[in-house]
Amino acid sequence: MTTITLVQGDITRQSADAIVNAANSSLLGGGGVDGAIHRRGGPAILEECRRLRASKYGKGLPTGQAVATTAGDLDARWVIHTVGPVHSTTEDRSALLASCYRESLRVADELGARTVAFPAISTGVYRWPMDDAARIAVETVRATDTAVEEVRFVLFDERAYHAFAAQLEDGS
Ligand code: AR6
Repeated sequence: MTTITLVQGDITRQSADAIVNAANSSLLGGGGVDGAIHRRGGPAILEECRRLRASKYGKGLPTGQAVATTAGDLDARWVIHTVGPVHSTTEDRSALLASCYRESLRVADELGARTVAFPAISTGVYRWPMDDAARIAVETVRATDTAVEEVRFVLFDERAYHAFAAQLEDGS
């Protein structure tokens, strides 16, 4: 049974077995939560990302997939990098966003992680509307069969926190 919890704050300050990064397919860092994770986690994360690119993801990590590295100096054992879809008004990409949560949990299971912290994937630079992103995130975690005991959504601001809280109240 997986418990879903909500926290408002900075995901790089969380303590968890695994912290999920809303990365881009280059795996070489960026802004938003990706930038924050690399800044606070230190160079070991980027080093491992570069190795993964050289060995396995020369064309980049595809959207909707996930891969783990060390968590460097973060208070976690692993960072799980996943690539969210850019929101589109002409194409329904919600299956790809759901895949980010499902694949991250699959990788967490492979690692044996029991607590996993997620940001609101795709809701920043990739412009996914917060309410819809929260619905997809919560529905997908609820529908995923995983040994992860706690999925913690770490929401940066009050608006995001309330969007996720509304989804949890719905059908919990
Ligand atoms: N802790 C928790 N949430 C955060 C933090 C933080 N420290 N910082 C930002 N957020 P974004 P995306 C929230 O843009 O939309 C990067 O450049 C933020 O408020 O980080 O998936 C990557 O390299 C928002 O709600 O990720 C990619 O190129 C959410 O995290 C691209 O952005 C996601 O915003 C990915 O875009």
